[in-house]
Amino acid sequence: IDKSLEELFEEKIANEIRIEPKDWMPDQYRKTLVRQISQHAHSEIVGMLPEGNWITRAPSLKRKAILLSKVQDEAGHGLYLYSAAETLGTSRDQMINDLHSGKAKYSSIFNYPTLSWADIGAIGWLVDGAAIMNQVPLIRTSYGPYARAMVRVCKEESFHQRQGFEIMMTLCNGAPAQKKMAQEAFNRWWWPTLMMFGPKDEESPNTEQSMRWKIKRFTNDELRQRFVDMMVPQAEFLGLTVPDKDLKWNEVKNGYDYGDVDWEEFWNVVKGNGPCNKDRINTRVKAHEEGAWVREAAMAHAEKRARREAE
Ligand code: FAQ
Repeated sequence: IDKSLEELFEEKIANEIRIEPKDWMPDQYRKTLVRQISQHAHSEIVGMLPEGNWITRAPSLKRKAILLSKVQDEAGHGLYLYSAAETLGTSRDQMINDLHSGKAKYSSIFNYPTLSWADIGAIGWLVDGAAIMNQVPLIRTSYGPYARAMVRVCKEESFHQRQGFEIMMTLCNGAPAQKKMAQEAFNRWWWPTLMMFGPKDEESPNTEQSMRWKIKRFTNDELRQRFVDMMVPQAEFLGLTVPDKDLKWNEVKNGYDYGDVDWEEFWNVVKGNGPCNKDRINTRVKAHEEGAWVREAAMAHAEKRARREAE
């Protein structure tokens, strides 16, 4: 029997067979993947900045070496993700232009400042924790190159989360001033971290179709709930107080009820008006411009080699 390309595509999705770059796919599937993967890549690259801010001020040589490697890992994740997005036919130059012009989004979380060393612990513990919660299911996403990129990314994120938790534990077992620093960082990062999972399901225009295509395996609210349930016992272990007066165990749903996220703040940050949005983009644009000579040199070298090989 002759099946249409669309039927074959739907059959693969239904049977958990990965879609690969040269396979036929609906335009909208391609488009939403480029959107999500490129925004994910931008988040990794912009996400280097808040932590990069503390490399020169890390409290010991060991802490400095660890942070430096973590930030380098984020660069690597960005590169795998740009490569995965490129397999869908959009060039890296185009994606980077869209980031710099403000057309493409990146995670809201990276528009908040890192005010103390404890923020580096809080980012590792909370932000990488949220990243893992969101990205482990993406190992099973329907697009092959994205799913495969997530395997290694998630292994590295797990290490990142452990190092963040360990920073928090050291501070929480330290002097009262250190414990206070940890609590203040927790207060600053808790709510913005919950926003990383995206708008509530009923206000998320992309979730329904992305679930149907198995790009997303869980909805924004499902992942947010799992994250809260995972983090509350960890906060208790650290002796920290979750900054949410409405947080309460709910026996019936076997999970925590939690307070309302400030969605006005979320959209304000997404629209470019968070505390650090302008600074982040300016830093990226400047780095890109200052790196122009490296790209030119690499191109010249590649041409020279190609010419030599042709001779
Ligand atoms: N910030 O319809 P939905 C990391 C946008 S982890 C900004 O629900 P979707 C590791 C969304 O794009 C962070 N914008 O959208 C690291 C859409 O706008 P659009 C990155 C947001 O795609 C750790 C609109 O709102 N992780 O980098 C946010 O179905 C430490 C409507 O939303 C990923 O990107 C937000 N928080 O679900 C690095 C994971 N939330 O595009 C350094 C992959 C939503 O239509 C240090 N991405 N928007 O113009 C995803 O899982 C999904 O794309 C969601 C959003 C869940 C983020």
